[in-house]
Amino acid sequence: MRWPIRLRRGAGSALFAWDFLFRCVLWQFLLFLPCVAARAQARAISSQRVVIVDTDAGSDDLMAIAFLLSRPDIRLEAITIVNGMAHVQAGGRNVLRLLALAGRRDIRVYLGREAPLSGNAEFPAEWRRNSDDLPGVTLPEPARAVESQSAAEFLAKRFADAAHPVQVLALGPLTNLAEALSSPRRAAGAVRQLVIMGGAIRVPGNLADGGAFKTENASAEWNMFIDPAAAKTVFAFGAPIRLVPLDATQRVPIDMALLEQMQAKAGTPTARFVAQVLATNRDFIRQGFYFAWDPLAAVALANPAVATFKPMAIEISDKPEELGRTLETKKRRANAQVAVDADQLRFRDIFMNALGVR
Ligand code: AGV
Ligand code: CA
Repeated sequence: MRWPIRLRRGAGSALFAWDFLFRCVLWQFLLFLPCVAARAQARAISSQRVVIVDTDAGSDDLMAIAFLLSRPDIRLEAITIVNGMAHVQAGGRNVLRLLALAGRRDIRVYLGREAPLSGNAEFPAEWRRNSDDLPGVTLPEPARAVESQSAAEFLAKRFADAAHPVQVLALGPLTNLAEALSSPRRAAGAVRQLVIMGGAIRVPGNLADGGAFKTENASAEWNMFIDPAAAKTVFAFGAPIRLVPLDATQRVPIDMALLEQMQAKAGTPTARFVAQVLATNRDFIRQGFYFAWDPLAAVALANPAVATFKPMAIEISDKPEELGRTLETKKRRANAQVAVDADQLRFRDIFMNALGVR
């Protein structure tokens, strides 16, 4: 009589042991899952490219920023505003409004000086007004203010932090970068790469575009023309440069088909913003005068295969009749990888895909 009871007891404790084991494994699994997810997320974050954008807040600058904000593999660390298309105050405010739209309170915005390091050239008044006011574009009010530190101070300090490499995307005149790189610190160990939209190497410049500016200078591009001394400093500095000049951007006109596709299929606030910006430039787009200047540079940072790069030695001309021209010279060692061509279809694919438009 006792044996079966003992047996039952033994069976009971074995069952209990199995049950206990099962529960342990289940709990281990449930506790482990979030760890796996957290580790995967940490891996994704650590493999993100860290990027600082220096921008003059023209409407296509804002499209380039909208693209970067939509890419999960890019961590936009800060945005610095340079004098150019927009005035720095208005440009900073518009960038904060775009960040509010995208729900990004973590990206700090720093303002640069209000004038170039050299000369007093300006973009045409009407382009500046449009960049300041963004007519036809709806954006929320800024959710916060710009930082009190200046753009050049922030950049100089950040560039010295060699333990944390960063790529810099320059979308306007090079005033802020030159000021940072010529500050007493001068160390720029953190600068992994400068991707610069500007210059025209084997094609004419664009100062006469749209007829708003009368000039004899047929070889300079606007961003380099506004602050040629700044451009000289940056190209002489020795950091790795990828230049996206008009040679590449003129291969990527934005056409009515792209505008219409954006309008029809934009499904996020950021994509709808890009559709609005394009719609405000409808006349230029229809006439074939609107190019993916800054958006191409942003895409080239994220996917360099969108363009064909060639090593070149670039100098900035200071001759009055070609002030700001980017000259290719055979007399020196290459100081830049220059985009000589770009793939329009690939650009479109990468840009639209990031914005969720297919
Ligand atoms: O020269 C290219 C630079 C880019 O950084 N900008 C536009 C981009 O922000 C100036 C520019 C050249 N032609 C223009 C420009 C045009 N037709 N309309 C507006 N901006
Ligand atoms: Ca720009």
